[in-house]
Amino acid sequence: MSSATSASSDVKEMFTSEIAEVTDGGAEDDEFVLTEAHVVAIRMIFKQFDTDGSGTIEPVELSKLCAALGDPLNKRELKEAFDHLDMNDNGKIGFEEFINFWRES
Ligand SMILES: [Ca+2]
Repeated sequence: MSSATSASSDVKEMFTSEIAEVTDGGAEDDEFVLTEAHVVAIRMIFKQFDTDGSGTIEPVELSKLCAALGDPLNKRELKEAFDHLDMNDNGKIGFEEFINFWRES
């Protein structure tokens, strides 16, 4: 069982380790600080999972992203994580929203 906050922090953890891999272990510090390299890596991940090329991540794309990172989310977790990411509640995650996910503490 996981609460609303843990669903989205799980996702964040997953992304963070994925980015650490992409950026060659640069994100191993206790506090995750976004560098230029991270932004590039995040953009790469974002594009990779924007499978329809719409420039935004929709729920189905987020679902695939999490599954691909080895931690498939159930419907409820997916909705929680998505709602957390979708800051302006328009039903899709733009790159700015995606990036803000890492900027918040
Ligand atoms: Ca899309």
